[in-house]
Amino acid sequence: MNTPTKLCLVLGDQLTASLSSIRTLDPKHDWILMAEVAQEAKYVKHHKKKIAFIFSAMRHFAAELKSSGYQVRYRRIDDGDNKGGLFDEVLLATQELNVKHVVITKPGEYRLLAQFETWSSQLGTQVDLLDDDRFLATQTEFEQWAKGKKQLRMEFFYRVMRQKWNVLMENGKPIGGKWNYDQQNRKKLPKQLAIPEPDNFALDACTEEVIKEVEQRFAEHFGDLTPFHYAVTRTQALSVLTSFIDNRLALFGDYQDAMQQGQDWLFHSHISLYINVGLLTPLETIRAAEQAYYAGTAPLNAVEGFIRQVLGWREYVRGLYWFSMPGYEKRNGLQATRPLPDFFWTGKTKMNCLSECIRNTRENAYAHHIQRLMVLGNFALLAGLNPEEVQEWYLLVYIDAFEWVELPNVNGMILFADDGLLASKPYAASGAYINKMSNYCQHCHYKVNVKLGEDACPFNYLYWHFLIKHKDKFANNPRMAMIYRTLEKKTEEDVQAIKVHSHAFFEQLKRSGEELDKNAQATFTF
Ligand code: FAD
Ligand code: DLZ
Ligand code: SF4
Repeated sequence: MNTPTKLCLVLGDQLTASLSSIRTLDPKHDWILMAEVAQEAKYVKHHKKKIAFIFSAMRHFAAELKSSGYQVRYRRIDDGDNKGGLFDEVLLATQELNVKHVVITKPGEYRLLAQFETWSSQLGTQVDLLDDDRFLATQTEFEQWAKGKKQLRMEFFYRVMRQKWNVLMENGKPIGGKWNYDQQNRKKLPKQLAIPEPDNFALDACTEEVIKEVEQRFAEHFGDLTPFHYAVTRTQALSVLTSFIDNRLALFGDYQDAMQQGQDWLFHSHISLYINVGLLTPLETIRAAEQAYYAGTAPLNAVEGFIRQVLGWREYVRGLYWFSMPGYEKRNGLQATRPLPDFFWTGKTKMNCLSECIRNTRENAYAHHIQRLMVLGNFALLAGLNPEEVQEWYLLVYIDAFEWVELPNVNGMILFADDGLLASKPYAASGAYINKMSNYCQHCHYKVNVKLGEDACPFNYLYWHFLIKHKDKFANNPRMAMIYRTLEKKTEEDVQAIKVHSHAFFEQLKRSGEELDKNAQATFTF
């Protein structure tokens, strides 16, 4: 008896030849379906560069699969009979190819998993949902580790992962005697340091065609579509990894938290988008960094710092996402309700740090971690922005954003909306932190050393306003004891002045939004 033909749906972030679903196929007999669909391009209005990146990478990957001998049914967004949705595309393919067996590697987002789980009965075929073994921790491993714990600290999970994968280990102990070298990784950028240029790939005909298509169909989406410089194939993504290891990794640790006016890339790796869509595997990036340490081309603080991001944070947030879904997206522990200000879209604010990070976001669909966390995220936390609006913003503006990674970073890391499941204390900071780690304040309308008054840096009074507002929640947190002791020393007049300034700032924020609707421009006048 002939084995029934299988149809394997490969999603836009599953562009890995060794994907668990693809491994089950007989290339001559079975089919792969890849579909550009409005459903995925529009469920949030993704940055134009993100759509162009995904479509171009999908088209290149499909061509590579074909040349390796697979039968690929590829549906372009401009195909006249494109159904617009994944289910309808799969249904049509099962009918036209006479398929009774569908196989899919589990998607990265709960939203899609919930849909796929209903497909078997709707399609009338067997639907196998396979684990995504590109990740280095299984869901079961994370659940077993998390079970019974009140707080889920990344640091301890990271140690388990280091041991599991034997990364930077010697005789069962961490190399150098410590698990974490973060203490050494907080330097400000020196003035004269040369910063390597990011990799820049010439557009081929395929990417040019995609760019035209995106311009036409998604014109109202956020962000600059061109210039487009990202890698769209595995070969190109590997060359980005190599140039990071050769040119940036050695200083990655030292300047990991630094920010600099006009400098968008610094010593970061710029590979999150490639790992997240599958053009690179997390393990190969970890091994490449580890190898640089053994070869003596990068110091331990840099290599451990980088590996902790990929093996620690990345796996941890993915575990936390599936462990906490559904429901995590609705959490709002600090009861934050303020609407997202319009300047998150336009960048038009006199607060230079925010304006710079939003410019980078708009131009590149990228901002590095400290920009996302300590500038944009810090503002969202201190201003009490509504978590669902903040989530949507982060999910659509960044080229590497998928809900499994965006949501824990937003609700857990920046907004403390999960009541401390992820973070032991909120990442709240005054202007002093931004001034310490960047030169943004030198270019700002506001004065970072002024605490109150028209010229004062808004982060200064918003920081204290946040601590006052949430005193009941945080005053007994041992990690915040010192700051609350400082707050206690403030006079009643100081506290009143902080409140008055913060309320005036929030009023102004509201008015800027209203003006924006009328004039399509917003600037702070406060
Ligand atoms: P590098 O600084 O070079 O770090 C190396 C790698 O470590 C990254 O490529 C990434 O794979 C991993 N990594 C680092 N930090 C994290 C983290 N906190 N969570 C998960 N992985 C991490 N990252 C995403 O990939 N997608 C997102 O949607 C996303 N949203 C974020 C939202 C907020 C509010 C914050 C604070 C962080 C978010 N991050 C997200 C994490 C991090 O900011 C990006 O991974 C990083 O900036 C990507 O740039 P890079 O490749 O140059 O990273
Ligand atoms: C992000 C994205 C976009 C913009 N477009 C598509 C698409 O047209 N077809 C597709 O299969 N995948 C796309 N993706 C990626 C999916 O949104 C992603 O697979 C899910 O969010 C699960 O992580
Ligand atoms: Fe940002 Fe305040 Fe510095 Fe201006 S002064 S750049 S608002 S931290």
